[in-house]
Amino acid sequence: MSDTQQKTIYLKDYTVPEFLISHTTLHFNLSADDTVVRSKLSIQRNPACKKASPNLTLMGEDLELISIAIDGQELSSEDYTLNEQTLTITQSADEFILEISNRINPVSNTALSGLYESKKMLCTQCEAEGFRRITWYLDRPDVMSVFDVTMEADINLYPVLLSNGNRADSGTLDNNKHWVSWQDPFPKPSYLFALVAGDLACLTDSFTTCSNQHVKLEVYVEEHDLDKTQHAMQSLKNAMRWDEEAFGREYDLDVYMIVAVSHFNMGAMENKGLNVFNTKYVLASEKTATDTDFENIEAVIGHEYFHNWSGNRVTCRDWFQLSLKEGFTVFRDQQFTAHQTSNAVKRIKDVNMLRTHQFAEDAGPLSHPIRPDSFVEINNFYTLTIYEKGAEVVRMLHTLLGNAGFRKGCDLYFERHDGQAVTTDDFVKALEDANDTDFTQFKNWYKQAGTPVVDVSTEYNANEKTYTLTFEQHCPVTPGQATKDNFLIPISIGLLDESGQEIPLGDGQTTVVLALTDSEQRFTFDNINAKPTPSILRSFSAPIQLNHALPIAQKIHLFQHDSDTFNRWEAGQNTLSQLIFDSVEAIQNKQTLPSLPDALIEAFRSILQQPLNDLAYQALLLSLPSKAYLAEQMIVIDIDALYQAHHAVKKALSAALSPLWLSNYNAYHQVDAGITAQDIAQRSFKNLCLDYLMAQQDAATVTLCTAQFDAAQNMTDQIAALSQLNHTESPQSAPYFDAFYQQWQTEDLVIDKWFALQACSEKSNALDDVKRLLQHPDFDMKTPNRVRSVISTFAMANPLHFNAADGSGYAFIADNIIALDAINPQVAARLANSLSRWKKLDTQRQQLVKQQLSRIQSQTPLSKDVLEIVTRSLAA
Ligand code: B3K
Ligand code: ZN
Repeated sequence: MSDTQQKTIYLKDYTVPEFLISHTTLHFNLSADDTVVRSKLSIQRNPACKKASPNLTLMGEDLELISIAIDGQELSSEDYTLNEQTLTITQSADEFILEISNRINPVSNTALSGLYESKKMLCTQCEAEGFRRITWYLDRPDVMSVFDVTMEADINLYPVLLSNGNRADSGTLDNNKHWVSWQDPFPKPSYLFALVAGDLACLTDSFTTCSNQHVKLEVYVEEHDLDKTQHAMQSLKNAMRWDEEAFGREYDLDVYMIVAVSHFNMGAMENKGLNVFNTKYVLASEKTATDTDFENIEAVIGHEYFHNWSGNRVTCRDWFQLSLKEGFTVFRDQQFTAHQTSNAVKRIKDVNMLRTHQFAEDAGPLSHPIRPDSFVEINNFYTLTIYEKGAEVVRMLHTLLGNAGFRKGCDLYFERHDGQAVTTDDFVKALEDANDTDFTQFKNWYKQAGTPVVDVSTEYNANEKTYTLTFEQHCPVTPGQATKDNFLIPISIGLLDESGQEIPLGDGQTTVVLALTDSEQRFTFDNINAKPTPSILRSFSAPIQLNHALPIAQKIHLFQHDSDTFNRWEAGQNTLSQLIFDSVEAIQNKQTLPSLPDALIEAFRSILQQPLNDLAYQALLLSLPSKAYLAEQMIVIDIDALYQAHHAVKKALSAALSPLWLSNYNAYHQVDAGITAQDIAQRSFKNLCLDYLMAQQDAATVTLCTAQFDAAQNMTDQIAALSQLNHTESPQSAPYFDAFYQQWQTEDLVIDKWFALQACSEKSNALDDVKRLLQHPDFDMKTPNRVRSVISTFAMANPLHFNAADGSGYAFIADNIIALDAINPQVAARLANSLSRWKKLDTQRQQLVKQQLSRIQSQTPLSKDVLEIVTRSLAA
């Protein structure tokens, strides 16, 4: 491990670049195991930089140098210094042309960063620091250059040659070769560079922008996947229209291309004009993709498209500003999905995810602010905090300014900073300036990590007819931040009367937003005629932990009547959580389990007897809180008791309402339903009914599952039935898994589901099964989707067996982190996150996890990616 590999980079050390690159010309002579790159860079000293250093230092990794020339003069080895990660050229003039020629080997690039091979195609991934694995460069986001790219390759192996921008020219060469050139007129940082070469089929379409510009749309996939591209194309068109309507943002090139690749470290990448996507977020047919897959595809296509403005036209000054583009773009894609589907459902899903996973991250050793102060490996900071909490912070700004004020601020931001690399402060400043407001205190959300805790108490004064809420805020200690300043927390609130009606709160409004700024603060409402039921933190208006002890009767009152769809759901979840935790306590104390409150059964019954209009929302309303979410609420996770309690409550609800679950299942089970919003909503509710019925594990319900599996005409129903059979110990389930494999063995994305289901099975021998799956001919450690479907699913979605008391789950994951690190450090580091939350476990398990973390830490060689995660995890 060399020093450079462990170096911590600090935000406070940021300095402007000494040199800029106005123009970048690249020539690629492509071949899978020997690609030659020639670059020609127009370099100038940066007038904004005070230093006048005689050295130009470029970044480069795993490159073989062929030649360097300045202004046409070839350099000799005395004129430059070559290190593992840098190339330093001395005696540089103020302005010059630098030409470099180097060689790379895409096939050996299993890290999937830079230029690599996926199946038989060549593609790139440059964010964050992959461009330096293609050629030496000023590989930092504040160096923005215009790019001209020419690719030369075998015409049979690589008939399609793509790069950023607009197609410029093409031609044929001797020896079966051809070439294509591309020009991107928009200056961009190197992380947005992309190239694709392959034998690809293409779905084409077009889009006319709001100012009547004609844009070609192209989705590239392997030939056999062409029939699964319609939904991606439609999603793209929906996103383009929505961004014009909601944010006034128009597309700016002649063509927008999406390429689906099988080997990809994450979901997708927003390269200018040429998005590269994981196949998982492009390919969909009803037969092979679930309703959730369809929704995710539209969201990710939207997300990458929205980056064209929030990320590409206006980019980040440095990687500490990552949430500038990611938090904002997630906020934009969330608004888009809410608009396309259901506001209520989208908000609940987002908050569920945030509270289950981001809150956990923020409460553990890897906690960091949405604008971090330091990092070792930037790829470790593409986190739920940067993305999801970052989006919540933007959402609070939206709440505080209102939709029109927020839009005015965004317009100013885009206009002011178009073509620039900027900071989160610049973003907030634009919102402040456009609205003549001051967000100084609000900016603590960018600097301080941790989930703020807000305690609420209430008091009704019958004589004065006033209702007073007292809020107290504090934020737990996080690594490197012992004390915190108060946050500005927008708290949206409403009050319900006894009949469940909203009480007007001045100005005739029934929902008001209170701004909590102090550590303790009171708010009083006048003219309240009787003691109300408060609905606090409507729409989850801030990413906080709200503590408010409400009697169960009042919770159920909210569950029945709250007009805020989020808080209505929340009230039900609170009731159910309390019931499950009471059951956990009873199990731990070997007492009889508490029975279900009648009021809860009646509330469920009335919904089941008279279904709501939005069945997708209804499905969420009647779902139990997930075990993962509940585990996070426990001070010390008792996983076995939690599983038992969760199952017991589900079984009791199942038994209490069993005829209604069955009649609703039958009413909404429609084998040949399509994929309209109504069909999707019915399916989610119907499959929830099946889930409750299956809690009895009776023969009749098993028959329902197998019948649903056999008759299924879409993946949602097929996988829902199979996942019900997944946990049963009886040998009955095996033939269904075999049949599923036989049916889908040529569809990689479906086989990923097959692997993932088995990896999260609750069956007693699940770990042995998972180990066997690693020997399956379809398992491949070099394919991130496969690794995630088996190993990551076991680590993240099978808490029962991952946390086995003998430590076998932890040891298995550690073995695989070590094996994977040699192949793909980014994916290995992601997996290592699963070992970071040991503080939540009992002391025996804590020791077992720490042993594994130390074992990983002592490996040599070890990537800085994994080393950073295990070191921070152990430092807690
Ligand atoms: N910007 C990319 C993520 C790149 C991750 C690099 N390790 C995708 C996205 O957020 O849109
Ligand atoms: Zn993004």
